[in-house]
Amino acid sequence: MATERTFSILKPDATKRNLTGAVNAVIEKAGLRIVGQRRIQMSQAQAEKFYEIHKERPFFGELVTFMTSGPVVVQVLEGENAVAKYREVMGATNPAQAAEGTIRKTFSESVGENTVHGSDSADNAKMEIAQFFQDSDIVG
Ligand code: DAT
Ligand code: MG
Repeated sequence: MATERTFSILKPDATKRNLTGAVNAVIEKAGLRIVGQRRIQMSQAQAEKFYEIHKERPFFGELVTFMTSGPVVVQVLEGENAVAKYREVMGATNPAQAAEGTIRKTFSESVGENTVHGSDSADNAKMEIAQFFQDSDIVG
């Protein structure tokens, strides 16, 4: 497996509780390199576009409201098998079901406010990275 990149978001519940460094420590300890990183306030339009695939789901409105409720940190992570590796490090969507030692098990308080986003495929990773980063802002 070649070196791969994935897209990550540290969500508003992470920035609000001052957990940016603590979550990054878990990411780096897992061997993923943070090769791009920026703190932003997501607009409603950006959040709606980012989570478009979920627009028919009952929690869509709540999700967009949450993602725009405070600053987020958008990241590009690089490493062997980075997409699958980061999904493993994040843990299950619902923190109650996440494995011990995962970011969501350690830090998340609910399924809606689950601390991190990570791409679910290499193709989606490319699209998501392109939504938030210019090539020149990623330094591997
Ligand atoms: P993941 O973030 O693990 O890829 P997903 O793509 O299924 O999970 O959902 C995207 C986000 O939507 C998820 O991180 C939190 C929110 N969400 C998912 N299921 C939910 C639910 N049942 N109630 C509230 N929010 C939910
Ligand atoms: Mg998802």
